[in-house]
Amino acid sequence: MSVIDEVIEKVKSKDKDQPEFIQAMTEVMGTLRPTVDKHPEFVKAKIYERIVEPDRAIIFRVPWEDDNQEVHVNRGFRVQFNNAIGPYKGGLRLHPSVNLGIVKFLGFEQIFKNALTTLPMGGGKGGADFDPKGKSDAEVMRFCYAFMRELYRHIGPDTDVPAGDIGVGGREIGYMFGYYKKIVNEHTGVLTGKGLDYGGSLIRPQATGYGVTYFAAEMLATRGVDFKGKAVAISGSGNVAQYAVEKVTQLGGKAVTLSDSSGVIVDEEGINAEKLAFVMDLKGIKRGRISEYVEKYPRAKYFANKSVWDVIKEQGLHIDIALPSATQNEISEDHATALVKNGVMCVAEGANMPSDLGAIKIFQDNNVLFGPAKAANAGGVAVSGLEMSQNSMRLAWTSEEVDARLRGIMKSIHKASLDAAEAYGKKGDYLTGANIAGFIKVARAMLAYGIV
Ligand code: NDP
Ligand code: 2IT
Repeated sequence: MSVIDEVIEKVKSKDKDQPEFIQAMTEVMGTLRPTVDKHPEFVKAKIYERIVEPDRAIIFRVPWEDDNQEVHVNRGFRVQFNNAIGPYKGGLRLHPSVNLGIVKFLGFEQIFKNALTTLPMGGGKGGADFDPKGKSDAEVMRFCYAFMRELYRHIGPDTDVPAGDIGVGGREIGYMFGYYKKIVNEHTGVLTGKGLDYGGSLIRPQATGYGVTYFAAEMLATRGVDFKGKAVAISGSGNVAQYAVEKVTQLGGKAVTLSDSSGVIVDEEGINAEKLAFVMDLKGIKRGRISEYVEKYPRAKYFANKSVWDVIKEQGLHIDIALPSATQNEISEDHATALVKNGVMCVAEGANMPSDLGAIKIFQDNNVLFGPAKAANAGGVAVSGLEMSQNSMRLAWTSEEVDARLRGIMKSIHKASLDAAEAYGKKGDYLTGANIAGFIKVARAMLAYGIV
């Protein structure tokens, strides 16, 4: 039995209540097989065994009062997975589904993603099983303060730098940063995704959506094609999805879908800049539902209680490019089979782990360009890294400068993934390439430290 199989089996038996972590770990470990023969030093130092065990997982009580003075208790998490190459870095997710297994899967992915960005950031993730839907601003503020009342002691600009993820955007970062600043009495870059007025970076809101589109463009270029005239399916309608629509449209593509947890809109005429502005307002300050899109644009169609991938399958919608940008495991093997049948040539993951293991296999077996999350959506954390740089230097770059750096980083991740895939005998396999390229950097650093 190889060390890889041993690690997979051990995690499966120890963490059996953490299916998402097991899935992410199995995907990464499975692709690291070619590194085992080439790096006996990693095997000897038990790097494979060590990298699946977080440095620490912090779980804490978050009590807060709603507007009627009723007390609620949520569970908060921060998993500090690996800081071999830099301070822990990764988002905070506020969603009722959040549990230890989900935070561990996200933190584990973040180790390799952050290594790929070329910037010095370790991997971490956090969040709480709090549901921001239907809560007033004051309730969200009190929750964020209560969350930070415990988290503050575990983070710091050189220790661990959280950011946004599902349910955490500018509003939540503002409340959390404001409370941290108040109790620690320091104005430092302890969170990223901050507002421009208090240390945020230009292009951070756009970074993940732009980055996934840049990454897809790089993949398409290897086949001599671009976005012009292509039908693009995008899921979600939050931060990542919105800016993916914007960049796809700027590059000449036609975004034809968006979704939220209640349903899907299909607009075969394309979600142009004016329609996107409506969506940004709807899903931003109004915190509305995507179903309202068809009231405003009645030629579009709404499908309740379905995912984008269900609708593509059931309606036989032709799609050239897919940018899943909602959540994990939204694309099953069945969905992937339907996408292939309906013409998809490129899938770049805006969300974390949106394709399950069966779906990935279908894409790869059918020669679909498949850009895995940790490469394709790394633009968000990359610009977070640039926000940290600007905070440390106490200056702010222009949007042109940050966008140029983002484009450069996405290009370099694309190249590093292809180069590693080829070097380890899996030419053209972005999944293997991204995992190996990220892993090697972290493994070398771990080796340098001895047994810690
Ligand atoms: P947002 O909270 O801004 O938006 C999330 C969107 O996805 C919403 O439209 C939401 O619908 C939908 N969604 C979330 N969970 C589910 C679910 N269980 N079922 C159906 N729909 C769901 O989050 P982001 O756009 O920031 O994040 C989207 C994905 O991108 C996540 O996987 C995240 O981890 C990943 N990501 C985010 C980065 C960032 O910088 N923000 C960076 C890299 C990856 P509803 O409005 O109904 O809740
Ligand atoms: O999944 C991710 O990479 C993020 N949610 C962004 C993390 C960050 O620190 O910007």
